[in-house]
Amino acid sequence: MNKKVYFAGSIRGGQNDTAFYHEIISKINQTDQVLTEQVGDIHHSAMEHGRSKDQAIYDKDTAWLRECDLVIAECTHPSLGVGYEMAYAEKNLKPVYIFYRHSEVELSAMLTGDPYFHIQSYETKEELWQMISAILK
Ligand code: 6IA
Repeated sequence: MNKKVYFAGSIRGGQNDTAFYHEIISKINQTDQVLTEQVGDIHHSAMEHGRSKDQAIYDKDTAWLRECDLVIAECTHPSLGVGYEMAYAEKNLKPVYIFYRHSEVELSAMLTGDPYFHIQSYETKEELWQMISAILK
């Protein structure tokens, strides 16, 4: 209860799952607090950029990674940013929970080969909700 959760999901890597991230974020927010609600923002373009804007995003996200209690990453859709965030979280000794749909992706060996990460696959939303509530207990 009341854990600060850094939710990570693909943005510029591809936004096919953005509406689903929004659902996951709402689910976590029923009991705890997601710091990174913009990952499930279906109304903004991920392609807006500019170096100073990107630096502000980097500064804010890395500050949240240092502040959070744990990281939950949905990794079905590959994303360079999410990979970076998980390595940054590991460096800062934050627990990292990775979820993915095994029927759609073979995860990178850089994730499955790192015993630091807690990795679980799911197929249905119900399975995912159960796994998430187990880690937030
Ligand atoms: O390489 P990617 O863009 O797929 O990386 C996605 C990850 O990086 C997410 O887990 C986010 O935490 C972080 N990230 C990437 N872009 C942004 C961003 N852009 N805002 C906040 N975090 C970001 C603003 C656009 C947004 C309103 C759609």
